[in-house]
Amino acid sequence: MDYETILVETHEQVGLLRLNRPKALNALNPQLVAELVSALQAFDADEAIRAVVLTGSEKAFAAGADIREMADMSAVDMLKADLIGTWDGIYQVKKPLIAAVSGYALGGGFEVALMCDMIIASETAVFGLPEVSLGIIPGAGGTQRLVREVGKGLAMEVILNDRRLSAEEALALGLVNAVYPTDTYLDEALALAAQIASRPPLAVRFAKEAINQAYETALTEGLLFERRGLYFLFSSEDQTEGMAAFLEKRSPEFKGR
Ligand code: DAK
Repeated sequence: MDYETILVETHEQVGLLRLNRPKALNALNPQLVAELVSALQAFDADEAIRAVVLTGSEKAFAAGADIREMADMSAVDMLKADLIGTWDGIYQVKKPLIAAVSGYALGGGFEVALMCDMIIASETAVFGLPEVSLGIIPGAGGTQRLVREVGKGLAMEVILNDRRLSAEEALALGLVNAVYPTDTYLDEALALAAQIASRPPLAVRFAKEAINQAYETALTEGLLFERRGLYFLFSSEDQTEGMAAFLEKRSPEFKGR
């Protein structure tokens, strides 16, 4: 498929998507979000791909939703466009999704990073939710996901008072997994994705789903979900292979079955 606002690459078993509207600091217009979701769904459906990295440019992961395209919209326009339905497609990806963030991750850009499973940052990464300064509030999960990540007080400051978080602060908060120099952060994200891609895909998929359940359900339901996933995996060839390989002191060969 030909896209105008993103670039698609594959690196062996890892899919790489680059947001590519450099003149607008990768501002997320409806076309970009639709193309991003379409490319993510294509990777999800491709058996050869086992993990995905999403990145922007060195200067900007994404500077938010496109203010120019939103400025004249009415409430009814927003409702009819039902854009949140499209944005949700990012969170619905089943394969591990790593955000590699350098420079600005603001507004919708930060929200997209928060929808990913892990964030690898460059030293220049800046995270913020400046929507209130524009007279609106975050619209793609910022108020809900950030409070779960960093707690209520700091989330209030970030959202109500446009407090920006540096890469180092984000690391200390556990919001990002690691921080690397600008020259290497993308390679490090790809290396992490490649490691995860070498693991049994069904177990990885169930583990991701179970971790995400922790956000969405009460503990008892989450524990039940986890246990059912575990039992189910005993019907997979990869479980047989993984345990046999351990006992036979050899490397496993996982097939995703
Ligand atoms: N939208 C449109 N264009 C943008 C943009 C944005 N968010 N951010 C930057 N640009 C454009 C600038 O207009 C400029 O274009 P030209 O003037 O050259 O044509 C170009 O990118 C370069 O930007 P600057 O000249 O401003 O570059 P600087 O280095 O001086 O500053 C900056 C970089 C990131 C600090 C600054 O550009 C900035 O403050 N940008 C806006 C940040 C922001 O407020 N972002 C939040 C947007 S609100 C929804 C879901 C989500 C959302 C809404 C709805 N639904 C599901 C319905 C989310 C809303 C938001 O994200």
